[in-house]
Amino acid sequence: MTTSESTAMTVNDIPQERRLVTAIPGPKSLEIQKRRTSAVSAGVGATLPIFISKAAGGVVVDIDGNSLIDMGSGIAVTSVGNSAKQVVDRVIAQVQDFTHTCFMVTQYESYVEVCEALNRLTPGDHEKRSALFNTGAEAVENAVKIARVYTKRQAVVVFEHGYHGRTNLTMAMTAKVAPYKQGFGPFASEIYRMPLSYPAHDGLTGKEAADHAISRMIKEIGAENIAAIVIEPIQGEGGFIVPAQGFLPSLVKFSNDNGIVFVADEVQTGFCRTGKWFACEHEGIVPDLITTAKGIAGGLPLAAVTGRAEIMDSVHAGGLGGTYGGNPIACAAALGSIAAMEEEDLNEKARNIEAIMKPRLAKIAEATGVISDIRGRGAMIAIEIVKKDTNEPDPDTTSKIAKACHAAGVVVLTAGTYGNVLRFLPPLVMPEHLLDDALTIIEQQIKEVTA
Ligand code: PLZ
Repeated sequence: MTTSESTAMTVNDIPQERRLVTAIPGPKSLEIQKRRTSAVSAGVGATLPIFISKAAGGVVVDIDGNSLIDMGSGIAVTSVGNSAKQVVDRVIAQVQDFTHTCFMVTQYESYVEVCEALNRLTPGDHEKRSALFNTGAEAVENAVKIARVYTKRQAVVVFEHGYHGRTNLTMAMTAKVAPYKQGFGPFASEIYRMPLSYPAHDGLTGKEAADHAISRMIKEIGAENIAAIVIEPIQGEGGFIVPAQGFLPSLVKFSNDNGIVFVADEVQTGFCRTGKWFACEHEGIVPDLITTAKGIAGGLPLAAVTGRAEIMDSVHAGGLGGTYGGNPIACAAALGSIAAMEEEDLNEKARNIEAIMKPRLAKIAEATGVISDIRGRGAMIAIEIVKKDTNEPDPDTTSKIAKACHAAGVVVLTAGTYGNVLRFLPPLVMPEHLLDDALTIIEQQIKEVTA
């Protein structure tokens, strides 16, 4: 594709191009940033100090007219693209019909339809049920509630580098203290953290890492006391850590053998992000419960717990719910997103993104010597930035590279327990010429920052 063609391409009338007309942030963003500082709690952070007026396809456009390539999707949410037609049409129709009744008071069909879609799309052909919520953290909390009722046990196993949310229970389940937990204790009890499989760091096979974690569970908790094992099949905030092959299946087997509910937290990995509907499928595992959010509804707040009918139905009527869980507008958006994923084969698009990104990143690694690992699946790809001589994690350089990319018009995110992971989560509809341009910018900035 030539430059003129690529700049002519538009989505929702927004040119699919990287275009900087001011510094980042520009004067209009700077003005609002002042108001933000005096109006918004300092506790709410922001990766970039800019304000967005429009977004579609692979770009976000700020109020100064800068068009930035979106390699973050609002943290893995807008997989179908911002304001995707299938989502917008259904949302508009729903807003005009009714906005809210509360599914626990008077019901509507779209809630049932979303649950049917979840039961159909999630791994395993057993009978399933779903329940809808608003946020990923809420879904994880409810998965724990359900597992505890079903097993009549209390202990919950989570893993090093894990991230599950910011509510009290999910803070307890999240590994990293700063910024997520610092000063916010005391945390919920009966949460036990076990070692993960982290191939780039531990050198263990999946089976070895699982045996190690399982032997600790038996000794330190007792298998008969464990209600749930909760794990992200690929860790998100922890730095896109893909466990060694065999780790997850061993944990599933241990769960099945011991009456433990195996919960896959697919809030970040779900809905085509990794090139399959759910990341569990890469290892052929079938979780008892699966939590989803983010990519499910094209940007509207919706989350779910889906799982084995006998587990989901073990909860007494009225035990699960919430005023807004499965709000009709969010359900309409989810049905639109799922339609877009199926119609446009977004799994294939995610795999194509991986096929483009990994070799390019490998070349950058070879040329610079500061990338110790390239990992992830589909459109969930990360690199670890290290010091050249010692191979130590280098969070300062990572943050400098991210800032340099922002200044050059590419939204990238950082992650990882050691703060040294640059992660890429483009919308799955990212046009190839933009992905290519983003990679060129990333390459230039890594080279300049580490020269
Ligand atoms: N489980 C696996 O990735 C959210 C958090 C960003 P909520 N991840 C992004 C931040 O700094 O707050 C996440 C996740 C996994 C649960 C959650 C929580 O989802 O919708 O943010 O509550």
